[in-house]
Amino acid sequence: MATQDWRVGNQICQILSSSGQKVVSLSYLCSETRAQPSEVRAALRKLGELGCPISHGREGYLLEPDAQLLEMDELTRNLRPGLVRWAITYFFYINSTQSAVRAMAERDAHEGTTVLAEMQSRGVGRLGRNWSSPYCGIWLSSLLRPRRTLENQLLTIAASLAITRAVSAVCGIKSELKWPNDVQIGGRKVAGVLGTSEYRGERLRSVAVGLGINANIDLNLLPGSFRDQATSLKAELGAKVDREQLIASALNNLSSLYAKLERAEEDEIVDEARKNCSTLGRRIQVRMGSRLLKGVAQDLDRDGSLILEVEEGRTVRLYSHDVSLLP
Ligand code: BT5
Repeated sequence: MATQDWRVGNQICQILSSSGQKVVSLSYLCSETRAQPSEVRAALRKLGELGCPISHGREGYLLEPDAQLLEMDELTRNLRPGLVRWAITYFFYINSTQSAVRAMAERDAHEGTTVLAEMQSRGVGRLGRNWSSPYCGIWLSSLLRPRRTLENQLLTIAASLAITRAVSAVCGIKSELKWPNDVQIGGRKVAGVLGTSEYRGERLRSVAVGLGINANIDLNLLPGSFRDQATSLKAELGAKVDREQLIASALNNLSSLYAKLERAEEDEIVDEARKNCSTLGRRIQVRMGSRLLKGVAQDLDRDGSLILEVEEGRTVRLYSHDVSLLP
């Protein structure tokens, strides 16, 4: 799909969701979206591939009644006042919430600006990797404007902890951090965090914090290449999770963990991360340029970096590298 084509898909979802139980014809969708029938069909096909429950009959298209879209009123009711004042913009479908928030940051959007979507066409991970974002997950990015220069990995750890706390509070499930940015259950990835910092000169101007949580997604919609290493909260619980409560809990926790960072209380955050970090004490390997280092993950430092013991008495500090656990 071309970069802007998510707009047609987003409009289609808007039209179908506001039409209640009325079937909507292809020609109506074309006239409202000002798109060609082929573009509308392509967008509908893509939405279908992402698991969006749109049914199709001779008369036209219908969003199925049990579609269970996010209820923004319920979500905002569950947000607590805190350091960050969240202002959430909701999309059915977008290319990436992360690029949307970064564009808003450039236009001087205030701290707490958040973009939330039901589906993403081009979700991004670290190092240019893709993030699969089918229907019924939680895909959101929030803008923070730290008053002090915070290390990216520290904010990433704080955001990962916000997710583990929310998963425990709302689902009653224990999840763990895999340094630096994964949240796992039983060794499978259930969520990922992406922190994108923007500097002006030496000064940190903003950080877009992206949270991707496989809440109620259908795992079969993930590519086979990593499906076995992934899980969803629905699969772990055997029932759907309340996404509004989970998002509100993650944002409430993110606000209070961020407030700690702003008060220079990172020791508390690193302590909590240590207790929840499955990487510590494990043999790991990490690629550094052309070198492959192996060693034992010894500890987290107060800036969120990982201390790797490569041989007795010799340690290397890792900041945002990709580590794999060795058996
Ligand atoms: C991450 O990257 O884990 C950060 C993911 C951040 C996604 C959020 S969603 C909201 C916001 N908007 C965006 O566009 N992005 C952020 P990384 O550590 O690079 O992991 C990426 C790798 O995880 C991929 O190469 C796959 O192997 C795997 N992966 C991709 N999608 C996944 C999914 N839904 N569940 C589990 N694993 C996945």
